[in-house]
Amino acid sequence: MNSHYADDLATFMAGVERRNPNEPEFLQAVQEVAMDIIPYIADKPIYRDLKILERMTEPDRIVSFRVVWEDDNGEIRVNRGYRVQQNNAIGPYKGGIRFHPSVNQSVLKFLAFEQVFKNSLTGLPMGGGKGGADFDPKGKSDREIMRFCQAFMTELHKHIGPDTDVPAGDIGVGAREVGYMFGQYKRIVNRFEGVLTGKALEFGGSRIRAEATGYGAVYMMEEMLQHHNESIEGRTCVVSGSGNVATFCVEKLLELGGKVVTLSDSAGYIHDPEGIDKAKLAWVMDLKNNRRGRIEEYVREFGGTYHEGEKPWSVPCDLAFPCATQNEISAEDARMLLDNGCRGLSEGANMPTTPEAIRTIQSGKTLLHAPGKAANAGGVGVSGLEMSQNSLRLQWTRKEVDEHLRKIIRGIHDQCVEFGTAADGHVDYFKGANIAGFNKVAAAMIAYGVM
Ligand code: NDP
Ligand code: 2IT
Repeated sequence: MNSHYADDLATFMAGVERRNPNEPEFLQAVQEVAMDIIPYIADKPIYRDLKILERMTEPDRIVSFRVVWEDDNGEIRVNRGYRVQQNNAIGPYKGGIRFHPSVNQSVLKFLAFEQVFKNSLTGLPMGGGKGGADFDPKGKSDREIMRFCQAFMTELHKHIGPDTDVPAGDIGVGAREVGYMFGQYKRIVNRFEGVLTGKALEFGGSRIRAEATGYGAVYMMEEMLQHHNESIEGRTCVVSGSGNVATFCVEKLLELGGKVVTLSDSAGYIHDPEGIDKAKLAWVMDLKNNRRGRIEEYVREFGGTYHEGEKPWSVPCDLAFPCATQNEISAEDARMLLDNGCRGLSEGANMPTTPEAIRTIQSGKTLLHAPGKAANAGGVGVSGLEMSQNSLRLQWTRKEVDEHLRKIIRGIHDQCVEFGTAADGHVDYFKGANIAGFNKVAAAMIAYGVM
């Protein structure tokens, strides 16, 4: 970035920092976008005159509310719930709900901001939002989860609707939680409507929605490799996380001939040099979805090693898939990946790579690196398809949805190449995704006039 743009970026970020003190994750996400957009709009005065980027970084609204529920011991518990409605220029607010003790306004604002660009990239009519609560689902009984979800939705229902804002799952929110929340919404409003996605198939869910984020992250890797006449077959893969995104990422990697050697959770990672096969993966899915156990149990069942308190990035690999959480790859981790000859990194998680790590990777130009807003857009993409199916009152087949998903990811890859290719042919997928995502939302905002 030349010094003129650097000054513009610093001035812009100073304003954002002033308006959003103590929100490091949000500032990080904004900076990563602004770095690409400020040079891009330098010769496009309409965006600057209409303050498009300034308006995009200010959420349309944020609601925050008390969630009160009763635990199994009869004790009253109080949590804080949120919905950040970031931007609805191109469609209803759309984005997941996260239940995790680390949830706060900064985390949800970063996620909502990223969601605006991601949803735009899918090509579907969806704005961006995100919600959640600082509720910790770990160790809670099924009935406690149900009571929490019902209490959360009792307030949230006032702010959402199938044409207003359509939440879905994220960390700590899967099919079970969506079921409880959908049931409560339906009970309150007395309407059966597609207000949430990620629903079970029996009540309006879409085939492949559960799989979509993990599958999509692998399809994105496939697209990046194919761009260089390479493939996934026979390559060693390192995956972090062991939840929804991670497990379906592994499922698709196995289908395409990859060898997966790690999985993790917040306590540590397992390394299985023999490779995690289909049967082992089925065991992990049961462990995580039904028994709600810890990944360290894997080594007692199948061997390999468990590394407490560590992340898997030091394990030599060809392809890396961070599928756990934000900022899980540090500059040091990135250096290890590069030194071990890693060829591709597809972000299943949102913002898993720190800014320093992104810079480390970019300096090498040997590692193909897709940002979360491109690589994990398959999840919200199929959510968009779930909305379409709900409107049509139809359910498509697995094959139909999977074809749509592949097309969505291919379209995102094409947009990244269109806006991110440098003169030497190197594709900056971050830049491509930021600019392509920005363009569509900006065009809609300009059309609406000043508001
Ligand atoms: P899950 O709750 O199903 O799984 C999360 C996994 O990440 C678990 O293994 C969890 O371990 C681990 N994890 C969570 N927080 C941390 C942390 N602070 N440090 C280390 N590990 C952690 O969530 P998902 O699989 O749905 O989400 C994973 C990532 O993918 C998130 O970044 C999410 O925003 C992103 N994403 C999800 C989409 C979806 O459709 N679900 C769509 C697009 C992106 P533990 O069990 O120990 O907490
Ligand atoms: O981060 C994400 O894209 C999600 N958690 C999925 C959002 C959605 O609406 O499906």
